[in-house]
Amino acid sequence: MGGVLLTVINPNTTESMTATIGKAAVAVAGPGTTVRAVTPAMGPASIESHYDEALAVPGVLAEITAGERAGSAGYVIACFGDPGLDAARELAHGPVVGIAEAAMRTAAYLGRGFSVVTTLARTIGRAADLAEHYGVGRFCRGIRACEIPVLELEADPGARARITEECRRAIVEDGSDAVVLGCAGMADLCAHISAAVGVPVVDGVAAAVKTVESLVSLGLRTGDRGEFARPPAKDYTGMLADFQMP
Ligand code: 5HY
Repeated sequence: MGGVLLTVINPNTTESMTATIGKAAVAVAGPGTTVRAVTPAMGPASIESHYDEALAVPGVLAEITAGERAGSAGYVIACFGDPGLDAARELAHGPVVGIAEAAMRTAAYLGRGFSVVTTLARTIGRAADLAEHYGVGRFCRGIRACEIPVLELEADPGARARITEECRRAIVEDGSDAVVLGCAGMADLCAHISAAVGVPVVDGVAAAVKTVESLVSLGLRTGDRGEFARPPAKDYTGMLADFQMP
């Protein structure tokens, strides 16, 4: 698969997290894939609420439009809420995959059921809604939070141990065969946690990169008829004036 450009979007504006995400993407990308990890020019520093999620979407869509201009063959939305995924699919020619979708679908291949271990308890509902939306709710045996704010993942020296412990509890209490890491910022912890807990641990960034690569290698793209056709032309005003459809 020669010369495939894959744009990996960190929907929050924290550059150090984009670096963590980009490193995880490059680590699994195939020899013919160039990873372009990007941070939106506008948006929340981290995404931990519905409000953050909503305000992340314009920045994500701007990066999709930029990616189309750059010739991106496909996209990863690297935030566990998959913000703007459907809107992104209206703009992109190639496949667009969210890390929650990729991680949960991947974990469903690995056994009877998986647990999700995420950051704040208030995001559990969103993860549960996504599991149902993606049709993998029956495989999801539990969604747990470590109560670590997203931006504390890097700063808190005890974060890895707490996440690992919650993964252990998930395996025992939920009876899960696999664990999904519920935050892009956990991508660099996956190998350690997997070795520590002894079951497959899925990082959504890696799962999404390989999913997009495989779709592109099969010559597949986002459907562009009906629901995911380009949005109809209309006025967008105020701060959104730049989102006018070309
Ligand atoms: C993420 N927030 O992956 C999510 C994690 C979460 O800024 N990047 C974020 O808690 O939903």
